[in-house]
Amino acid sequence: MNSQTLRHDWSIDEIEVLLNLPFNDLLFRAQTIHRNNFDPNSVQVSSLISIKTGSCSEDCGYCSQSAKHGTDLEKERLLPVADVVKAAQAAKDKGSTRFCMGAAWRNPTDANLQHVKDMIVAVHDLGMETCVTLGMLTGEQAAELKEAGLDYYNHNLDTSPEFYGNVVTTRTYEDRLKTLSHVREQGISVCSGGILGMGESRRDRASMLRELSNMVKHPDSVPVNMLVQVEGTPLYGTAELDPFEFIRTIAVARILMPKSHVRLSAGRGDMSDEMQALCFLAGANSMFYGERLLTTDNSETSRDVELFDRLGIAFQSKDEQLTAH
Ligand code: SAM
Ligand code: DTB
Ligand code: SF4
Repeated sequence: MNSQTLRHDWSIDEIEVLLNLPFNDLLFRAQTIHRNNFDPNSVQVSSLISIKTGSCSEDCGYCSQSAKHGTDLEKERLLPVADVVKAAQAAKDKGSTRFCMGAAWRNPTDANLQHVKDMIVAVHDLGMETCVTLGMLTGEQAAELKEAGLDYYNHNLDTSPEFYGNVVTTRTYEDRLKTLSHVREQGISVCSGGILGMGESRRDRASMLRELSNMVKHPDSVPVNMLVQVEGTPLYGTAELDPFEFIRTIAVARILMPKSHVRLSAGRGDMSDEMQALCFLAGANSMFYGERLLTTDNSETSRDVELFDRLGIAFQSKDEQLTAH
């Protein structure tokens, strides 16, 4: 498939038809598209660090870091650059090619941004790709991050525009899209996806996928998170999503955005090996690797290495990522 065939005009109904396909037909279609665009036996791995934890002014219903929820999270100030570099080097030594730094902010102040720019330069100097997720940005702030050499900016849509108000009330969907435009306009690669298992419907999942795939340029990276239920958050106790529904969503993301890296993201630690294998078959070709996500545990690295070995999957190098596009 070449870039001329990428579509940006999907309707929710068309996407729902894909989500409703018999499971085997859906996985066959997704895997065929995957093979036309990527090495099917190689997965990109990114590692995460929380550079500023807790006390966030936003009210995202899933998040352990909101000051508005009664979670027992230990708060931390912005980390020193040296601590971040040490963690990035350790991640690189374990095979990660990208280091993603997350901050519990509605938006960074200009002083915060200066400090984060220093982190970006230092992590880049280690030979890793850099990603940050800092909340809303102005156009000028996006330009500053570009100047520091940032490769990726993560900013998730989280869910459909229709369901968004059930999850977050302190900012709008439009705010999210605006930040993503600033990032894209600076030529920074966009990482944007969402969370499943928040009580949304299949149509909401179709609608979120439409928002992502109809962007003027598909996000380079699409994280698909399963809700990690954190005690004290409003979404704690939400009914668990059928694992096949999660796999279906990965498969449809692959079909709609054939050249994007689809990332099997939060929630992997609670997934069986068989479910993860089906996610890779459905077209997931990226994941978070390392003992921790931001504030919760990730799947154990020894388990991941063993799973890759059992499945014949290799860690993707930085060069392979570039040739895939
Ligand atoms: N504060 C910034 C923001 O909200 O954009 C950056 C950090 S925020 C923690 C990054 C993303 O992590 C969120 O947009 C959400 O998609 C995901 N996330 C947070 N908590 C989660 C949870 N409990 N389960 C699954 N995904 C989660
Ligand atoms: C993304 O989509 N998922 C990551 C990353 N981007 C920043 C964060 C997951 C957070 C899971 C809950 C936690 O550990 O706090
Ligand atoms: Fe704050 Fe981000 Fe958590 Fe929302 S998801 S409460 S903005 S840290």
